[in-house]
Amino acid sequence: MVRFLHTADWQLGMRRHYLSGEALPRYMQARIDAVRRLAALAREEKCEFIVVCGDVFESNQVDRQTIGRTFEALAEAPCPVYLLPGNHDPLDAASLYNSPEFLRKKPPHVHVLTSSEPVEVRPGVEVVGVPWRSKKPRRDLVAEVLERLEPSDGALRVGVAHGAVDVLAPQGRNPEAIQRDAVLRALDDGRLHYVALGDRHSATEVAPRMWYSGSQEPTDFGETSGRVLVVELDRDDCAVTCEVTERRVGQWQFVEHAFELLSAADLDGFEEWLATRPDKDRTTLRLRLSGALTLLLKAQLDDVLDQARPLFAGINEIDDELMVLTDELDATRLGLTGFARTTVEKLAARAKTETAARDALALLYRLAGGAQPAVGVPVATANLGGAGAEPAGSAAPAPQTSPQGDLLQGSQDSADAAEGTRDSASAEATRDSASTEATRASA
Ligand SMILES: [Mn+2]
Repeated sequence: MVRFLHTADWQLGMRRHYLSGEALPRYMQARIDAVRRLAALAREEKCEFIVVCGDVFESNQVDRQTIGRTFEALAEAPCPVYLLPGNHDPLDAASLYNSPEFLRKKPPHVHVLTSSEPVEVRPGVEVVGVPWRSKKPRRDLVAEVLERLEPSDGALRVGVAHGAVDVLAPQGRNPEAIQRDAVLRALDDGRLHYVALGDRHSATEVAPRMWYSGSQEPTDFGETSGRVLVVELDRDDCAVTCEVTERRVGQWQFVEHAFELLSAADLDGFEEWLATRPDKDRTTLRLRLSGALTLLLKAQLDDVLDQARPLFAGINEIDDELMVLTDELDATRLGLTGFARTTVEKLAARAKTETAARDALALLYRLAGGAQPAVGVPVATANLGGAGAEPAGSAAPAPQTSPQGDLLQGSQDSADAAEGTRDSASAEATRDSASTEATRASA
């Protein structure tokens, strides 16, 4: 029996443009800290070795600090660590693995799989690596190695490879794709007993004894990452047994979420969702915002985002499907007169077609006090000053009579809010129903 740790795609030195300035160095350090945690896990789980299945580094040009700190983190590992060159860090003429900095700092228990000769970890256990030698090999490196590989002489043997498996990337012809069937034949006839893969950043079972571990911290939205695999492999006279356990080592989250915003209640739900995210400073959000908001609510949305932004590692909102309803009613509510009022009217006319005018208008609303924190404060009394004193019936055409208002149920809610008909209790009620909706949306 042998137990080992399967990990991959550390991509140390990686940058992400959507992380805020202060978050980027923390994120880069977090990828190294996760390596420290997985090394400690190897100790706790009494693993005999660790395989890192390619893309250990983001590129062959990472700085000295990244290399040095990686080795510091790996000092925690109680066992041999095998690094595989992948497509990000291939074993080419410029390889980091042959650089003086790497060779000088490399601790003795860290090994680079530079060939496909079986490497003995200890008697009865071998590792066979399939290193990348260029970024575009244009052939299935794994099949090539397997063709030449003899069945092991009694040893349990772990293949270590990197790349997309053909059955998981069927669209388009990828000459580098790993042919799953060739691997399954090798698992079947005893040339290999487990195949540890890297490249796909989500932990994935391709077939029994053929897994992607995913990356140790997320690299993008939509991944099942932040894990490593503890693999226990055994063999008796007739069968190989394998138990794979996913363990979490990552601490960051990349969360993508869609919201349809049509009303003040929707906005409350959105704000509540933001407020209840755990570990905000280690979370980056991609928010897909759709729906339609009055200019007033759009200004409040901007304020909600503005308040949340410093708390999160990054917020990236995609709002090209969010419509902003501009009408004269909105213009009068701020109580602006003279030049300012004329400007609002001009912008409102252009805002129907121009994003820049829309944003300028929303900003003007915020600056004029049109958007305030909504928590527990009735919107109308908080923001609208003199406008709130107008009799409800005398204000310009109500939104529900506008063409958009007929189509969009949200206009009535926002009109109610603006007219001051919401008290604290009803605000609570709408927030409750909004969070129910949010819960449903996230389920
Ligand atoms: Mn890769």
